Amino acid sequence: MASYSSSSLSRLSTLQNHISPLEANNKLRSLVKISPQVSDAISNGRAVVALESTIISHGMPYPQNLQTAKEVESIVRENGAVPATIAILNGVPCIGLNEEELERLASLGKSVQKTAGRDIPHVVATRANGATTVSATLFFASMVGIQVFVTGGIGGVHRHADHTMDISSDLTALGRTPIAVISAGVKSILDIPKTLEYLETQEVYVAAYKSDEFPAFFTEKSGCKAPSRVDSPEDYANMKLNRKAGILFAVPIPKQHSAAGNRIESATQRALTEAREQNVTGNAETPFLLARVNELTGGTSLAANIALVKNNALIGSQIAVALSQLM
Ligand code: PSU
Ligand code: MN
Repeated sequence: MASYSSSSLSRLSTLQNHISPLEANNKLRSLVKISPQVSDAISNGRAVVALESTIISHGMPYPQNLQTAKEVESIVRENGAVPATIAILNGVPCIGLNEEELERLASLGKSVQKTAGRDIPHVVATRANGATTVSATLFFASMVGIQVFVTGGIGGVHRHADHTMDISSDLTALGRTPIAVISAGVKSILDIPKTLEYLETQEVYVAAYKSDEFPAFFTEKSGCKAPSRVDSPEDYANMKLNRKAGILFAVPIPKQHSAAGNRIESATQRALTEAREQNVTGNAETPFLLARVNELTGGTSLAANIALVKNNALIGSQIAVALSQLM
């Protein structure tokens, strides 16, 4: 049960205004720390790519998480954009982390609170450390005017959602936030057809990159047709213009890493059974499944995960650069 001091309560009530991200007020902005590089890039209209932090704290083990986070930032820089990793440190939402902050977040791992949109007020008010999921990262990115966001996979409609009602707030956040999210599709730990249906309900434009099929994270194919297809970063950037809702750009895992896909898929089935047996539900389910699949595949899934995140960072940076040239 959460309890708050009076100063925490005033920070909390300020943050409860986060219901409408696009109308985020100055007071809320004053709680946020933007790194000098990111701030500079935003004011000069340079390409910026937002990066989430739950993938660092809960998605991968230490020290591969730190290594990957650094490499992803380097890829973004090499391709002409400025990386903005987003996390909450001691209650301060940070847009752009320095090396020491990244190191702290990575080594704290799962002891950092997994922070979805609804958790932001609590983490800030209690001055805790929070790793932002896609939904919380979208909130902060849109608050400061970032238009492109790279991740590995987004959350979605969980299997058995027909009775658990477990649907990630990533999907509703995408529906109200005009940001382009680059992911490798969604994992088969989720119900992919239902996730695509829900994205349609939320008016999220979904396109696969150089493919007619929506990818399933570790594999290039999910068995579901992508709602649309785009073949170049420039076309992606054009799509991004004038959108009021979000866009999901699904980039299939690079061919040389998809070979292990079937083995990872059977480990996923086993992990899903174990999660049900052990009654792992709610926001603990995704981190449990990611870690278990990695164990069961002897690290193969982690290697594939790292490869696809880097590939997404490359394509996402190209989109961000093309977009900054259009504006
Ligand atoms: N899917 C992945 N890797 C991840 C996540 C999802 O393949 O690291 C993380 C992301 O941060 C995403 C969050 O926003 O999990 C979704 O969690 P939930 O299913 O509890 O909404
Ligand atoms: Mn959930």
